[in-house]
Amino acid sequence: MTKSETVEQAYKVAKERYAELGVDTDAALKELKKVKLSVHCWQGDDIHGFLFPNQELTGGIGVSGNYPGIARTPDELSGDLSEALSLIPGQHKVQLHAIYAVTDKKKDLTDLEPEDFSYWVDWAKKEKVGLDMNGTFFSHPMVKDNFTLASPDKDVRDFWIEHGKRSRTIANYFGKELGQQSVNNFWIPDGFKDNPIDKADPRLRLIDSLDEIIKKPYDEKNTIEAFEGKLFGTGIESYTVGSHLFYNNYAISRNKLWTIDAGHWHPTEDVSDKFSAFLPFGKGLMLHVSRPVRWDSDHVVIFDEALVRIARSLVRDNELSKTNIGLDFFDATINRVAAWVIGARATQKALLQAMLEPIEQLKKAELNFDFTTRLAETEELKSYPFGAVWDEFCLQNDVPVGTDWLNNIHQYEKDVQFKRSNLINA
Ligand code: RNT
Ligand code: ZN
Repeated sequence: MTKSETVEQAYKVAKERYAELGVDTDAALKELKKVKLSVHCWQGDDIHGFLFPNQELTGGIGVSGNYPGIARTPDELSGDLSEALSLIPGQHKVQLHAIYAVTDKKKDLTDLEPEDFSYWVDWAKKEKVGLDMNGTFFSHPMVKDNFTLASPDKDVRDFWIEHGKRSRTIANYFGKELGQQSVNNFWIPDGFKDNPIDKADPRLRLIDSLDEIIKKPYDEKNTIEAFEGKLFGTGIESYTVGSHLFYNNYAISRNKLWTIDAGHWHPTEDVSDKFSAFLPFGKGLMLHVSRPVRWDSDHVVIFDEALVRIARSLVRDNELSKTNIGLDFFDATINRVAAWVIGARATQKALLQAMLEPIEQLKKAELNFDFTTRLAETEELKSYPFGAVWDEFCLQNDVPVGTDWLNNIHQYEKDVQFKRSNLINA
């Protein structure tokens, strides 16, 4: 039997097993195909970017590892992204950061214009992917004492307000050019290492700065802003101006998106529980799917309990249409292209497994207080042959099945990545 015949046969059997429970695997495959992930460009070059590639990474985030083959130029990064996308089933989006502008001119964050991203728009059209945006509010000399938009210094605030406005013109351009909404995510590192006296004024300043940035209306067909809070950052342990509650309220009061980064919470806090508490009030969500290990460590996303819970909430509670699923992790101890593939495929697998449940039946059981059925079925489902359905999804979408994609990575390392020097700008 050929590989695809084996996959087909296993799928047939799996289909029957799920049908016994009233689950339609073909429908699940169709549903999964509709889900776009927003793949984060910064995993490919350890968040260096092209505007100031030698600038130290600041803002309390960090990338460890020195695996060979880092992307050093726009062509290398876009090439690596294309390689990753060819191994991830379905049609997706890519998230850029402002520092990934491609221009010959010497430009600062406050001079950026849509044309500085035409390289990416051309590439996105070729790849048939959408683009999301992030202003870069870190790794820059105008971050003063860990403050940007909430700084007490008006010059500092004005600089970052201008940058925020520029990021919106760029996101609007992405949306217009690519015919799909570009989510513009805002995350700022502002905070204090030690206990502050005044916790109120920095937050009021942040509100004013953000309001100024979003003053100009843009067609939401093209772009919408999302706001990402945080519990703490290294060096900013005692007080985070843009806390979760702050942005939860900001997003609701301004009718914008709230970004939930899975790594930005206390390790025992289940982020999936927040979706249904926010969405009845809010416009929508952006997720940064990440993996905290003991703390906000941004490990590569894997198929773990936290991810499964996220996927289950989105599927069971019918929240996919109001949620933008972005990835956000950075690991330089493994092949950076493989990191994208592992994280994206894990996220899709978790969604598929969640779709392969008799959700209506389970909801009925719950309404009837039949908790025995609820527990028994969900436990049995854990060992149902969802892997066979996943393989079929890969086959149908022309990407390698199982571990086969690793051969592509090894070939790509040999032909492309290992021929690069490991130094940015070398
Ligand atoms: C940082 C935030 C933010 C960044 C990216 C690079 O803690 O998660 O989303 O990871 O902007
Ligand atoms: Zn994030």
